Amino acid sequence: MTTDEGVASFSPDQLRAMRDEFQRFLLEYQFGLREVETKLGILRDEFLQMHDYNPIEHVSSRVKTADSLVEKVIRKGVEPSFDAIRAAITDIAGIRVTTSFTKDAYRLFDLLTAQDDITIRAVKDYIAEPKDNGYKSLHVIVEVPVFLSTGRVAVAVEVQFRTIAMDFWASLEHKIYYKYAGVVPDGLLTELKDAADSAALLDARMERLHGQLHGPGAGPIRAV
Ligand code: 0O2
Repeated sequence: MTTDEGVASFSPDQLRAMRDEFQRFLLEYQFGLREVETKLGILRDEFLQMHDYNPIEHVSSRVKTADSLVEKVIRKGVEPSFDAIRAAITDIAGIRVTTSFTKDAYRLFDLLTAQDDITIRAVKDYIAEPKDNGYKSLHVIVEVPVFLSTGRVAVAVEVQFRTIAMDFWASLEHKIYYKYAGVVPDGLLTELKDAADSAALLDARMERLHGQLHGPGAGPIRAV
C-alpha cells in the first residue's frame, strides 16, 4: 500500500504476514541444508565404519543473513520477489566441507552429486582453475528435495569442497579483503598469491606422503 506522499505503509497484519512469508522462505533453506548435511554425515560415518578413515575434516553451514541477502539482491539487481530471488541467488544456503586431501574433495563431490535425489545446477572448479588471487575450492550448486506439509520443494544449496590448506588461505584472505574494504594493497595481494602457491605445494606434498604410507590409490576414498 502507498500513501499520497508515496511512502509505503502497511497494517500490523500485513507486516506480520510479510515477516511470516520471509521466515518461511528462509526456513526452506534451513531444511535444504539439513538434508545435505545428513547426506554428508552418512558418507562420513560409513567411511569411518567401513574403511577406518574420515575423509571429512570439518563441515560448516549457514543460511545467509537477511542483511547479506538483501545486499546481494540489490547488488545483482534482482527483482525483489521470492521467485526471482530463489532463481537468481543460489548461495542462500551454503555448506563448506573441509577435507585433508584434494582427492577427498573430488571424491566427496562425486559421491554427493551421484545421489539420485540430487540435481546439479552449476559447478565451478576453482581447484582445477584457481582464481587469479589464488583462491581454490570446488563449488557446486545442488538442488535437494525437501518435503513440507504443503508438498515437495527443490531447494538450492551451495556446497564448497576444499582442503584444510585451501580453507586456511581462504579465511585469511577473506579477513584481509574485509579489513581493506576490498581495496587490498598490491604488496599484500602478491603475498597472498605466494601463500596460495605454498598451500598448493603443501597439499601436493601431504597427498604424496599419504600415498607413500598407504600405497598407490590409497585412502579411503578409493575408486568404488
Ligand atoms: P560468503 O560469506 O562465504 O557467503 P556470487 O556468489 O554471485 O557473488 P559467484 O561468482 O557466483 O559470486 O560465486 P562463486 O565464485 O561461486 O563464489 C561464491 C562464494 O565462494 C563466496 O561467497 C565465498 O564464500 C567463496 N569465494 C569465492 N571467491 C573467493 C575468494 O576470492 N576468496 C575467498 N576467501 N572466498 C571466495 P560470498 O557470498 O562472497 O561470501
